[in-house]
Amino acid sequence: MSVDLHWFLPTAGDGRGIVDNSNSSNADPRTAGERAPTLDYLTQVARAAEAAGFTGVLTPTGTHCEDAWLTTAALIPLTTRLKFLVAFRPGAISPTLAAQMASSFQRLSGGRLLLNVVTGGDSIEQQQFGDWLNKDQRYARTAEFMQALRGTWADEPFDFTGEHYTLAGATTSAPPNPVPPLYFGGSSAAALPVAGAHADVYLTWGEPPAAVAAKIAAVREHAERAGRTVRFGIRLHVITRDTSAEAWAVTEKMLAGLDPDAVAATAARFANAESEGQRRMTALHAGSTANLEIAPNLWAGVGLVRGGAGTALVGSHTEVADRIAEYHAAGIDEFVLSGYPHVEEAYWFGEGVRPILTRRGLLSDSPALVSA
Ligand code: FMN
Repeated sequence: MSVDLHWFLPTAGDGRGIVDNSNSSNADPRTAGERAPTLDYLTQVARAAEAAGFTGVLTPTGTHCEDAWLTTAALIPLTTRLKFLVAFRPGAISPTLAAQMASSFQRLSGGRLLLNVVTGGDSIEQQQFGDWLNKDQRYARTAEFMQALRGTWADEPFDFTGEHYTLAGATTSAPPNPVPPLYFGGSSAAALPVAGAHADVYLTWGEPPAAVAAKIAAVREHAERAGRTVRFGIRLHVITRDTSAEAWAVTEKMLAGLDPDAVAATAARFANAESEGQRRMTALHAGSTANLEIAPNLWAGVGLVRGGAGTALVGSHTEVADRIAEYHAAGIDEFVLSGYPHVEEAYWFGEGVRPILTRRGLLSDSPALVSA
């Protein structure tokens, strides 16, 4: 079995320190990066990801960042084979329009779209989009949305009657080719059955391997009940260097650069997080800079000032490859990685870790690094 490796498009900005590229409705300006997410800069990141051999780039959704559909569409002609894992919110778009946008994207890009369905873990941010449902209602709507999306992509006009959508003759001018796989994240009790019944790939933020294995088992059980199989992906930052000491020195520098007030403000911001996934991420460090290596080579320091994905694989290239192999053995097939800054860290990973994974037979393809 082999793994798929994806990178991340920092559409809220990038920098040498930790930048909050999460879905927070009230991101702290002290964690804004020094590199603005201009088309020029995002092109550099996308081309670095492509050159470093990544399959795709996750592109977040939220009021804090650039729109994922428009930004990735602008990057289509500036890249050649990179796929775009576009995050979007069912609550903010009709399923028929989303189906049409995905179909167009596939034709414009030559089939390079993947979709990340974001139910939304922050009611305040949802309300910014005019969505006043509670989280359980949002997951129920997401389940209907995913059915409606697939139905609209079928050959025949599609009728659907649910609690949240009623569609008559939904269709697009032609179905997308290929039909984009649906990625899905969410750790709430209400999320897991929806993942089992409707997701192609279930995504988790980077918890320690044992916790990830437990989540995988839970989603698998729901999938089996629905007569389906689901793939699993994990979202992690990475700091990989020629030696372990060099990688950990980067974390020390990052910690030294953090404003203690920003750390305290982030801890306060997430103390009562509505998102279960966010709560689990914050619990890994509990606002303290002590004991941040929570499992071998797994550092919880990113979450001190960043919402969402808060952990990083830190170590030598061999150690990082070991941890990837370990998560893969636990059931993870897709790795959505990132690192600060996203251009430089893409090369560290592509030149350092990727050849090791290839030698171990963990990558199905082994494209030589090409110049961007
Ligand atoms: N939520 C966003 O608002 N924007 C995003 O870009 C986004 N990307 C995510 C990426 C991954 C890998 C994961 C695991 C989650 C992401 N989420 C994002 C959040 C979830 O999609 C979910 O809607 C939210 O966290 C609620 O989850 P909960 O069930 O854990 O409370």
